[in-house]
Amino acid sequence: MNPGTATVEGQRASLSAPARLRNLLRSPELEFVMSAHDGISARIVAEAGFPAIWASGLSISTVMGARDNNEISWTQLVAAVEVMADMTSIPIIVDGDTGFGDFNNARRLARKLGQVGAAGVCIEDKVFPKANSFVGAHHQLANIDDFCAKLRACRDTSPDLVLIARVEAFICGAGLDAALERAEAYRQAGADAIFMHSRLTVPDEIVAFMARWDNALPVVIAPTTYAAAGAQLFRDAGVSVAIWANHTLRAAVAEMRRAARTIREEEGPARIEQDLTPLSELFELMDYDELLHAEERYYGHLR
Ligand code: SPV
Ligand code: MG
Repeated sequence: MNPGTATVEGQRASLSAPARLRNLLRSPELEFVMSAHDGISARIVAEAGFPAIWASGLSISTVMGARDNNEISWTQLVAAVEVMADMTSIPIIVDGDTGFGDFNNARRLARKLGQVGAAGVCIEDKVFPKANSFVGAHHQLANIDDFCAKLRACRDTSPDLVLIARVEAFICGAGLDAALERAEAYRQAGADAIFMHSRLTVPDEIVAFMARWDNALPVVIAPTTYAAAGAQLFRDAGVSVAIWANHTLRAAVAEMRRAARTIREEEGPARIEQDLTPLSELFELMDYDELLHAEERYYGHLR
């Protein structure tokens, strides 16, 4: 975020980003959070009115030309989050994958994410290197005690940072009882919320979990494959936050492909020019006016 915008938004947001994220998770309303992967997508998500950002591991890896198999390093993730935090003041939930190692790696990641302005980190209970939950069939759950140690270490090191424990029991085919046992263990280890993931095309696993979980902690979901179930079903089930985990990236890829192919084939942008974001809008999005006013303020005149 540029300094001018930071001042205005900073005044508007008197609570810290982690405090705002905690409020969001605890509110009785269903809230939607959108993914972002870089500076411009973070700003677009905030501009669209979402109350928070999901810094998606899949999306950040993809724009870096890497697969969502821990191919980027944790420092690359931190750097990407820093860019996003610079561009907006809404809370950022960072997809911290498995924490990039053991409890020690996870707590260092959490601390660094807090330092660059993240509001929360989500750590998932698989083994490093993880695979994207929608890819392949061989996902391995972490040892439950090791994962609780990881959560406790993050909690102790970064007490302010919101800590979301992601349960991959359904992704790994371990079933409802395992999902409940893990969610309860993670609650006791200090998690602020549970991210319950499912890759079914229907919301049945989530609904079954919610019916027995009884809101012991706020629940976060990412209804990528079961989006058709609809907001009302998530609301009725008692879900706290639903994340659209990859939709900005997929929208951007679709549009970039379309534009690149058309402009190449037609040897120019004439037919799609009106569909492209005008440069004036880009300048507006990046608040070039603030720089003009700053120049006036510091040079005493417009250049
Ligand atoms: C991500 O966005 O990287 C996620 C969510 O972890 S998902 O891809 O749905 O597993
Ligand atoms: Mg991820």
